[in-house]
Amino acid sequence: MFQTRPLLCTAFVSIACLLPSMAAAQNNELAAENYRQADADRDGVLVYAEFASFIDLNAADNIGNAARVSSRGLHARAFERIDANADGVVTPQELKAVQ
Ligand SMILES: [Ca+2]
Ligand SMILES: [Ca+2]
Repeated sequence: MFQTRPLLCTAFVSIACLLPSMAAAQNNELAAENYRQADADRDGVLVYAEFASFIDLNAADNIGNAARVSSRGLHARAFERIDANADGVVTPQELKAVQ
C-alpha cells in the first residue's frame, strides 16, 4: 500500500499539470450548456432571473468564481457588472468581455 501511494500521487499530479487547457475547454463547454439551460425563453440572452440560474448552474459545476458569487448572494452585483450597456439583459458578448 505504502509503495503504490507516492506513485499514484505523482501520476495524478502530472496528469493534472498536463490538463489545464483541456479542463478550461471542458469548462467552456459546460458553461455554454449551462447558458442554454438557463436561457428559459430561448431568446439567446439572459434576463436577471435567467442569469441567476446561470450563475447557480456554473457554481454547481465549479466554473470560474460562480460558486463565490452564488454563496455570497452577489448575483445582482454580478449582473450589473456584466450588463455593460445596462439594458437589463446579459448577452454572450457581454459575458465574454468579463472573462
Ligand atoms: Ca432569455
Ligand atoms: Ca446588456
